[in-house]
Amino acid sequence: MTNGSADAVHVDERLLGRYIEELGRIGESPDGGMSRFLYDRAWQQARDTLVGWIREAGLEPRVDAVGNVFGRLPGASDRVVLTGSHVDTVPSGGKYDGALGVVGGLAALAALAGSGTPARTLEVVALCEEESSRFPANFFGTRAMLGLIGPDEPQRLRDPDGVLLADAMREAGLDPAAIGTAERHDLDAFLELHIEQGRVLADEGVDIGLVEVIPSIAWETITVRGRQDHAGATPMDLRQDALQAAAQMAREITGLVEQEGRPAVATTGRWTVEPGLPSIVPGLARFSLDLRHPDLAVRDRLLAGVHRICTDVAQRHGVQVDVTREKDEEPAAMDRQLLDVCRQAAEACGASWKEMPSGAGHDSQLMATRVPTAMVFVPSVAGRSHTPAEYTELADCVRGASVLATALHRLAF
Ligand code: HGY
Ligand code: MN
Ligand code: MN
Repeated sequence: MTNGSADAVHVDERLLGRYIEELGRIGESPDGGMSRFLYDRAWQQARDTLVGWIREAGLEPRVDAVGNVFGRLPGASDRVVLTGSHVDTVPSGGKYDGALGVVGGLAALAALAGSGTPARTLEVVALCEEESSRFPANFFGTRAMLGLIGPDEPQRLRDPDGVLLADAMREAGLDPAAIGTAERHDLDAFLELHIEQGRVLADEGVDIGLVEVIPSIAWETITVRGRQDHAGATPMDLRQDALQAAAQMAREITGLVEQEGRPAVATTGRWTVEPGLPSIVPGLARFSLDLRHPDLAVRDRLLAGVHRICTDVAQRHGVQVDVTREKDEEPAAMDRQLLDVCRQAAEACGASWKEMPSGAGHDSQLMATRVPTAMVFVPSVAGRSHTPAEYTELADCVRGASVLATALHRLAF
């Protein structure tokens, strides 16, 4: 079904609106945010709902060994042009991050299903995990498709309640021993539709972002051990207060990255303080560091500065500090030829566009290491994301999904 200028393919607005609203209720937390984590009840309900929608759209549903959900539109060739994004969320997240790429891709394939048999097979995927919200599984769905799951992960990774990944898989009806069957070697291209999660498109009034590069991401855990003491009987000058030392580290790390300037960003978003009673000087403080930059060398130079700060502050405060690396994602340049196809698709849809870097990390940065990959952004109102306030206008969702459908049509038909 093509209409409008040139070969623009327009998705069904009502269908996409229904998908967004109904998926946006699965895992809704009391604060109105989304909490849908790998293999939990809400994740299982989303998986089953998507299988139903895929079937309704006339596509072939398939769930792989790690719970990636696929909808397939068979083509003359078995080579696959894949679109999609992640179905899991951050705690108290929004209903567009990841989800829009899943249901926008589904609406795009539903619109293309009526255009005859494509030359290449088209698939949409709901990737099982991207956010590391429950398990430190880090792009688990994409890593399964690329054969990058470590053999020990199902028996090693645990969620905050101590549940093993392998047990959570079995609970969701999946067999950890079958993970190897999820590996794919038939992918020719991957296109991911996603909300920008920043405010560039909204501030500039541009419809579509064509992502040039996704930044490198490093996650580190910084653990500070001081001396646990009585809050009343221990003079200030005799303390080895773990929290005060950790707070000083965080403040100096933030200052280092602020001095570097945009696009460098650092966030210390998760803290643990023990024992955590008002009448006790903390003996232990642990905090997370999320450090990003599109240039790996700059990111690593900043990390070296971070480690110097931790050592210096620990000496000044008479405490021990230990730094462990939890995540290390390389930056990824998007495929220029695919970006040109997406630009032509945006123009065919009458959408304004700009090339831009991504601030957020995405499955695309890992997929791009094996498969030509590109991302299409739509505006986030006020640049808000990873919050219940995350919002994108339906018209922008429809425009982004139609640009995606038009690009997929050019690639696969
Ligand atoms: O952290 C990120 O950028 C992504 O939302 N996981
Ligand atoms: Mn996210
Ligand atoms: Mn995302």
